[in-house]
Amino acid sequence: MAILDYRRARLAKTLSKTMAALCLATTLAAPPAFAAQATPATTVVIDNFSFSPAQLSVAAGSTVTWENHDDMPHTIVNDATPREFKSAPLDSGENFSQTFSKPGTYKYFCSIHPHMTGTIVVK
Ligand SMILES: [Cu+2]
Repeated sequence: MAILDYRRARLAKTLSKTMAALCLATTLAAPPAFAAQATPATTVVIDNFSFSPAQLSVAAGSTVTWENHDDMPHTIVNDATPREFKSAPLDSGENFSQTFSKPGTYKYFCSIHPHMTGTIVVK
């Protein structure tokens, strides 16, 4: 019995060392692994009177954020009836976020400069 307990204790010790080594390895490997598996970009930049990218594909449930990098105010207004989303005018440096839970194609434009258009494709 005593020998068995001794072996069990040794095994546990070896296992905990192995686990600690594995944890350390995982921790060390984690940053590049996470960077490589970063969630796809869900940001649309507004710059020089255009939405970039003009068409963005995201998974259902994603939140898309528009960032206004222009010195002009812009809006993000869904081009659909009924309207699914509409932002207030965004000043320079301001953001607007919208979560897309249902798959579909969502066209939008800037109500101040209607020639500015973009599309969010939700899959
Ligand atoms: Cu605009």
